[in-house]
Amino acid sequence: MTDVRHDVSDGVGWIVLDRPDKLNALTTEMLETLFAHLDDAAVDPAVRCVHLTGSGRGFCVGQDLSDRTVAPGAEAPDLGESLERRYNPVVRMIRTMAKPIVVSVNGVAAGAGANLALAGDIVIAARSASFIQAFARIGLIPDSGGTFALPRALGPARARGVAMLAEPVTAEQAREWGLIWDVIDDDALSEHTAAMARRLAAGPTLAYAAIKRTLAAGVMNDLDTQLDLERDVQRVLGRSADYREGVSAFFEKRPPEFEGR
Ligand code: T3D
Repeated sequence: MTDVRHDVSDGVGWIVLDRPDKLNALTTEMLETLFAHLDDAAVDPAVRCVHLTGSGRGFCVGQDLSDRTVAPGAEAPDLGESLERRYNPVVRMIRTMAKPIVVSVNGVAAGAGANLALAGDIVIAARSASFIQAFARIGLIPDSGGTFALPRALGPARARGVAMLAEPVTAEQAREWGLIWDVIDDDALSEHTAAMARRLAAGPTLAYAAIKRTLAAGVMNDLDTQLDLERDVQRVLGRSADYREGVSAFFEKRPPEFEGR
């Protein structure tokens, strides 16, 4: 049995962190399995959108700290190696996969679990969920892209506050602060995010991939570079079957049937 499940249906890769008794704390095996499932989803033509959630009352509480206790005099674990080999590939995969990723934050998201959630494209949280940059509580910095995403989403003052104080950010606060897309009542969350994933899977997935890539570039680029990029990307999309279908459907007053090509 693995603690990360992956099924494909309705054009969606459904990935579930499934270690509820430990709030889906991540073991080495789970991180490797999560990466493998994301990798499969990235190349599987039957997957046009990924939906990521956790089972039980938590989304994910980051690294399993039971792997990190150090006896006096024993050598400390190499956290840099852990990030390089396991966390960073997962974060890169989520942020660069050419498919939309819906993250359904069903409960507390702490440490690397918070930043894996925030790396998704459409992040929707249960009203009772919270995000905790728990790292400073144990003497670490926000990793898994936290120091990249937090100042960009929150500005430097709030980024310092959430990172240094390591207090829970409620789902409502996260939405108000622009960290996540939406908040949904707990009992409606899974149905809502599943419908969102199916909707995106039926959408113009070539354009979604390009939106993801160009918006990410837009945070870094100057105006001229970004205008050039938009020109080049739009040129390619303008030759796609999806664009042709979108325009035809508009004039025929019917819903478009996108194929992602
Ligand atoms: O490779 C590397 O090490 C580098 C990468 C680091 C990235 C990181 O993610 S470091 C940060 C790790 N995460 C945390 O520091 C969060 C630790 N957890 C908590 O602070 C609390 O659990 C929460 C505030 C998130 C939730 O509190 P609560 O009261 O709702 O639940 P709980 O009772 O604390 O947890 C329930 C169970 O899950 C409990 O197990 P038990 O006693 O019932 O057998 C608890 O020990 C376990 N659990 C929660 N978090 C972790 C964990 N077990 C292992 N590792 C955890 N991170």
